[in-house]
Amino acid sequence: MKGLFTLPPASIALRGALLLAAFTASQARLAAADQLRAVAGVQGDSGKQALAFLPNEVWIHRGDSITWTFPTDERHTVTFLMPGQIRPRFQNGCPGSTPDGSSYDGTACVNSGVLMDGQTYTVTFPLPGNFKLTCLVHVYMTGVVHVLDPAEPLPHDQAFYDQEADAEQSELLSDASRLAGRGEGIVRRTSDTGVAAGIAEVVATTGGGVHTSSVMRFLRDQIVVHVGDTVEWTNLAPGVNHTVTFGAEPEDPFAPKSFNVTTDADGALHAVIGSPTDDVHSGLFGPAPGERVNVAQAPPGVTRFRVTFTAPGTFHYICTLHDTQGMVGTVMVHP
Ligand SMILES: [Cu+2]
Repeated sequence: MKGLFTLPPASIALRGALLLAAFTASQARLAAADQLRAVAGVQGDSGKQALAFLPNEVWIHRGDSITWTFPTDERHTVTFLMPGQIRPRFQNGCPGSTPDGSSYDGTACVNSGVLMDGQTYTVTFPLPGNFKLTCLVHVYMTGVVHVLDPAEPLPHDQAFYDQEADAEQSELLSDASRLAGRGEGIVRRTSDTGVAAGIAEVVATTGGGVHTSSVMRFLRDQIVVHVGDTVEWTNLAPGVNHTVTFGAEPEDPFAPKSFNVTTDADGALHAVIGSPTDDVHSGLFGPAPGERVNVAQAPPGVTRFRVTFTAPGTFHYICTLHDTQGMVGTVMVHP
């Protein structure tokens, strides 16, 4: 009986040729650096933003690169800090930004700077390692790049990441739609004169990091009150700053400083407005931050912003960071 693996000489030659071809192809694949595509941020309408790297956990080979596209009206950065580096303000960069096509191996930071509206940025990874990725504008927008030796197999290909990104985009943006209704409900049940300055939710859909679904809107953006009433804004968006600004905008929309306000006993900032031409700026504010182990505790900061209206009229206001995305509101003050 012929053994299963006993082949005539011609077949052996054929098999050898096939093996050699396969080996050559795999060598070629290892030698040619691959370029993976990803996005930094996605949006529904510009008021619904997923502050997310999609995908946010990827496996590549040493020498490969990743190109991120920034498709949104919201600003983001692609930033690889050095391990242990103190997180800088996005205005400072790490410091500054590094050119498109920079290499990252953990010894010097790489930062795209703030990009948006279809810009792209590519990073190449010459050495194996597991590297954290963050957006310097959004604390809850992170990812991980696993850079493997070319001998290691990669678990996924571009098609998988594209599919994953599509699914996550749908989920994150539908979260944002649901959050808009929830924010409105929260402020209505809390107070007759409460307004939410944005709402957001932080979620992990891979082990690689966190995304934020964010609604860049004032919820209850048209409110009617009477002279003498106080309207109170709360920001329900972890890690996403907003402002409440009446009248003239500050020169730097990202300046955290308020103007024409006093501080209430509970730490809230409070302004009195008697004319639609009054200039009042809350400065950046958000919910008291979460905690991190082995890092100095951050103070609660300003948790609420209040304005008392002393005259009737229609008072328009904006978030200086997101007004171009439609984050504007009106207080109608009746006698
Ligand atoms: Cu805003």
